[in-house]
Amino acid sequence: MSLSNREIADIFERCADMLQIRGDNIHRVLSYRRASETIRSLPRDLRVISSEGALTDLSYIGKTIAAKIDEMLESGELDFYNRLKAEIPEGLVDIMHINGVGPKKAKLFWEQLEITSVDELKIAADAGKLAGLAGMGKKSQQKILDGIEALSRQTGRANIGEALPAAQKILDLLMELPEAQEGALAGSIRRGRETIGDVDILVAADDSGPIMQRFVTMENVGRVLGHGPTKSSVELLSGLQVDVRVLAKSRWGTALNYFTGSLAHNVKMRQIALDRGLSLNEHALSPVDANKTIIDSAEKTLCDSEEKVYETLGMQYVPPELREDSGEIEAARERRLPRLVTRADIIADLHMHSDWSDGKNTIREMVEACVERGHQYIVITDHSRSLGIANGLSIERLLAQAEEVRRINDETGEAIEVLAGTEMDIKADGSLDYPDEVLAHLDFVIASLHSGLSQKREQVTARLLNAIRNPYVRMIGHPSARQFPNRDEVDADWDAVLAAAKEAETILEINANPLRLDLKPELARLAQDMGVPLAINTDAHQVAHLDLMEFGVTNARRGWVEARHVVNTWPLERFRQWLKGLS
Ligand code: DGT
Ligand code: CA
Ligand code: CA
Ligand code: ZN
Repeated sequence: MSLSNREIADIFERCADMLQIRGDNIHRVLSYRRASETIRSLPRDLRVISSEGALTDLSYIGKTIAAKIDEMLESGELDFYNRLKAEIPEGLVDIMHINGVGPKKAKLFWEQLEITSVDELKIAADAGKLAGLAGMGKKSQQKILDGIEALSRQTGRANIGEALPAAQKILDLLMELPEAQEGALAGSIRRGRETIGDVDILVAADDSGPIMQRFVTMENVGRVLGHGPTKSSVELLSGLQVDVRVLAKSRWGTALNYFTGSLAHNVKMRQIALDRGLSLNEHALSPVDANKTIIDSAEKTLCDSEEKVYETLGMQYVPPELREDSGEIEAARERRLPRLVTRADIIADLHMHSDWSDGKNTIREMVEACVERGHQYIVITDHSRSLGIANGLSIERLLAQAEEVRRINDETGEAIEVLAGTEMDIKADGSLDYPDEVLAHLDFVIASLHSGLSQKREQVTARLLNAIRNPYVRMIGHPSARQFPNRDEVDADWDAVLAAAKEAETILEINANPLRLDLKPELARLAQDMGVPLAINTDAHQVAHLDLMEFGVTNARRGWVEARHVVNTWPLERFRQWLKGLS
């Protein structure tokens, strides 16, 4: 049996992990890891590429790896991998992926305690046996238990940052067909959820045949799960599942509404329809009798737009991001939905990195890219000195950078205002990474949590409050420090944090990176309700990341956020006055 791209990528990744546990040369480890990444993001089937003899044209795939790919395509197995498995227990690979473990510790547990699976590790940790090992303690033992718990909650849902570009590409491809009259993403991806179970796509057409045919024969399809006239499903080579439904344009509104969901929103919509003597489904609004049975002879209302569905039910149009049954139904009936922030409202980015710390681009390159994107002002905010792994700036380098930023700002003239800032670490002991005298030299100071994330609630809260109340700190970056797929948010007393932020007028960030989306929507909504200033920033570490702003805006919209609460929608002069008023 031949293997799929994803299975081959998985095997190479496991080879890399096992080599790393064994302590092999890092270059050898990386060659397998990079090959795995190349294959994972490949839009074409390896079988086809191999038959063209073009495997070694792929990046990070040389002769040795290509031969191994061919071996797997032919036999469904890899001898090299089988031999590694005989030497290194496979369970160690799962162990090293627990947050807070890694290859060295996995090897330590194996050698010292003969632990070869996550279950065994949990038993040992529960019994307190890890704390006695060299370089371990009670704290690191607890961290591992937390990591195991996070692992068990992983769901196999895709992050929106991966799923959205893939989904959009498919939609574009289908819309190129002459039969396609209208098309849209639906389901959770249209509602902008952080993670996506499967991608739902709707297309309006009279003849569905060519559309379904094009869909199931796309180059990046791994498996066809279903192929019919109204619905087809595939699993992409990346593992993402995609459903396409084709329907008549006359029913577009009801269908798009139904398949966008959420289920809870749909249930309430149906009830509102019933209260008006109508049955709502994906096809139409149909009159019902006293027993809620559709009256066959009566005329149905077809809706070719979602607006018409809401209108017929006496409601305001509800933006997809709000359709979670969290008050939007009631608000739409009373015509008091918020005017949600849009991408066009955002005219600045207050959080980005350069090659002075761990960014990929120079300050000038970042600035030029921001001019191209139409920003009126930005802040350069590299990491601070205690963040060694991110090449954080010493005080001397920070001050030198501020001078450089001001020089560049003079050069750019009116095109953009470039401010000097920092993303200062809130250290594990609660202190801030630079003294106030140094912060006084900067235009804008962010403070963020990067370490000590598993501390107790009181401790984390105290650290956040201390940062919020510092007179130079203007914003807390990614306040809850959550990261997809498996880093939980910190445990903090959010009521206290929001109250302090309101009091000190310290901005809480909505970090737009799809792996963060932090504040999460629920907290952003609470913050807005309390009058806490917000900002939506990309935290870009390279030019391409500047385009992630859209994800942050969607996340903010899911939190009912309006533009007026978002500081980086304000014109430069107002922003400046506000900063001045605080100092
Ligand atoms: P996901 O895929 O888990 O991220 O979440 P959704 O919301 O995309 O859910 P999915 O793909 O199962 O279904 C897409 C939409 O179709 C869902 O949001 C609402 C609608 N839908 C699915 N099943 C039902 C149902 O049994 N009743 C009603 N009223 N709507 C449904
Ligand atoms: Ca879905
Ligand atoms: Ca679906
Ligand atoms: Zn950060």
